[in-house]
Amino acid sequence: MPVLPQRYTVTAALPYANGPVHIGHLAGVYLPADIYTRYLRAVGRDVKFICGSDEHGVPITIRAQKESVTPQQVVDKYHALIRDSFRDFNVSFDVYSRTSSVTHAEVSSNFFRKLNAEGKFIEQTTQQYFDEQAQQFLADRYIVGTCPNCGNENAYGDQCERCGTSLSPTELISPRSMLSGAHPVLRDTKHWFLPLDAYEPWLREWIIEGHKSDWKTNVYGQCKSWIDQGLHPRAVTRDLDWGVPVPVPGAEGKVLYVWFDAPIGYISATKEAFPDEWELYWKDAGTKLVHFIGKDNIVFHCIIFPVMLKAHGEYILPDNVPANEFLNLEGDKISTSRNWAVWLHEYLQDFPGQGDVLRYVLCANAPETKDNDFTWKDFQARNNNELVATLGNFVNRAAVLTHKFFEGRVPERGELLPIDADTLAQAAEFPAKIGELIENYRFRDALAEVLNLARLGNKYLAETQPWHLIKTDVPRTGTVLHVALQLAAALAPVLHPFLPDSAEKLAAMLSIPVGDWASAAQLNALPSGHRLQAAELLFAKIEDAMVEVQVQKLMDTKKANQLENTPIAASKENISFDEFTKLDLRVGTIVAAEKVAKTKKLLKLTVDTGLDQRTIVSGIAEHFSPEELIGQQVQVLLNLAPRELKGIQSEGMLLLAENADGSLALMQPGKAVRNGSSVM
Ligand code: B3M
Ligand code: ZN
Repeated sequence: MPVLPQRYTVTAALPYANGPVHIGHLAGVYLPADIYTRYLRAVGRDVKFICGSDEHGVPITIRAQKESVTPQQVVDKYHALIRDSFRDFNVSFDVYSRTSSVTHAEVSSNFFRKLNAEGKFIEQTTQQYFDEQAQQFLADRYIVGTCPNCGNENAYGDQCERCGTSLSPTELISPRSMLSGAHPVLRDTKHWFLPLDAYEPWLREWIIEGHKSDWKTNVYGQCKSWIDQGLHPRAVTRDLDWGVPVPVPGAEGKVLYVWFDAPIGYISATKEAFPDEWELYWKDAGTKLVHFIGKDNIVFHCIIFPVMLKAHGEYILPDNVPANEFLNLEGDKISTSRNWAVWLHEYLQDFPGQGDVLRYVLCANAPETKDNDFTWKDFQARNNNELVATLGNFVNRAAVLTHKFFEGRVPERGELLPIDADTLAQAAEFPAKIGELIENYRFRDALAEVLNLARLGNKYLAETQPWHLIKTDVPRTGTVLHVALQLAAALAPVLHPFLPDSAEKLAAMLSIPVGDWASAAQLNALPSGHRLQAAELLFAKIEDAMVEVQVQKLMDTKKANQLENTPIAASKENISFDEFTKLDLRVGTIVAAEKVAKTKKLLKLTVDTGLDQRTIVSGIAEHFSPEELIGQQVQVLLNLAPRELKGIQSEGMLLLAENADGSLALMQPGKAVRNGSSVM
């Protein structure tokens, strides 16, 4: 193993406190960061794991507007929800803070002031859209208009979500303000810009030369293409009333751009939690800084924040930024606004005590090098085949047989046969192998090796067959179980970063502490005679019905989204009043209904129209049963020319409303009226 620096600062992207967190967050950022940190602790490194809620910026104010509450209410609600979700999934932050904290306002203001005082910014006046009714400058996301590219009338000032083009507000055709609907006007406004272009030579040297081989190719590639396209000064202030006020005179009504203050949030959270030692973690060259993020945050963490840190001068730079790709859900992009997600807090309601199962599946299928898909089928299969049948099964057999044959005490280890020595030697190699993979941010492969260690155990039991052996050779059976139990014990520390609850349960069952990384390779955690606790199942089978409920939930969401997104048909050409009065619309009561033989869709209805009882054939058999229709008052078009359907004369038409999902509703009077009453 290479010699590693002793001290680490590990950060995980600060989630916007504008919604709950879902499996995409966990798989992309928080789980790998947690595994990495837990591993570092287990190998005796000094590490601080830093996170908190990102509570500023337009995502928050937009959410507040949507929910008709204040931005403060939004961040209070979601900060608590997100914090609890992370806690419940055992994400082991050393601090989970929030960017609305007093310390953060102080640290970020001082940061800005220092850069400003040292002339590191340029000030520029530009024109920006202003809403005269709301008396407010409009952030890009607050302006909608027609996309110049595809004609979508609801494109945002920064992007058209229909065609994907990124836009600037002035490119929109007939822009309107989301606040008031008014047509915004352009006004002068002054802002502070960070001249990224001035740092280009340094960025080339630091990233393009310096991190070619150690940064992930997706990360390195994005950085290189950004730099190659040419860097420009970037505004670090905004005209907004939610955020850290720009701390210099003449900046009334302006706040720090959220992407300026948020990454400083890592520093302020550290300072807040560790007021005496925080500088060691941010200013000491011996500290290795690692940012875990999703791929949409790469430029902010690899270019903009490092330029800020460099400009400031006192801070260390990230050593690595292991960004992940995205996780999809059942073939579709995860989306908060479309409710297409598995929310962490909801998962735990449906699968109580099974946080580890989700941690397992998300890591085993992590989007490390490409986008990946989460499906409930795969979730179930991985649980049943890998956790239950491989990992749980090995541990359980070793423990149960020890209870059965040796009264729950670790048997004596007799002379080792080649198969024992060989198995132990192979097992001893796993911790180093797993550790190296983790250090290289290859968490899926690392977890696969943990499973391979359990497979080695299963293979050993299958070959030695202690359940048969006991009939002929008790001491030899003891040796076999002794070896198997040492393997089970070695699983605890290497499993712990991935599935902390299960590793602790395993250790408790063996009546030992989880143990550090080095202990795993020794394979001697259990002395002969050591008493085990009762054997427990580490994992439980997940039945079809449990995942079917989840799939159904998603189907319901899809349906609801379809309804919401189906465009409403454009209106037809006008007709004259005379033409309208030609329609004889009446209320009638369905007095009889039956299916038309040999058809799927047709019902033969008898309708009392007040004038007569007549037959109307209607194509609604797939939507209504005859029984539910009988007795209903409905609206009918009386004077539609009669026509024959399947040999039945139909005289008139039943009026129905058709929903976007194709479902039908009867048009019924709001209260009972006499049959034959006109509809007008
Ligand atoms: N809140 C964006 C996001 O949640 C942003 C990350 C900040 S990290 C300093 O994707
Ligand atoms: Zn478009």
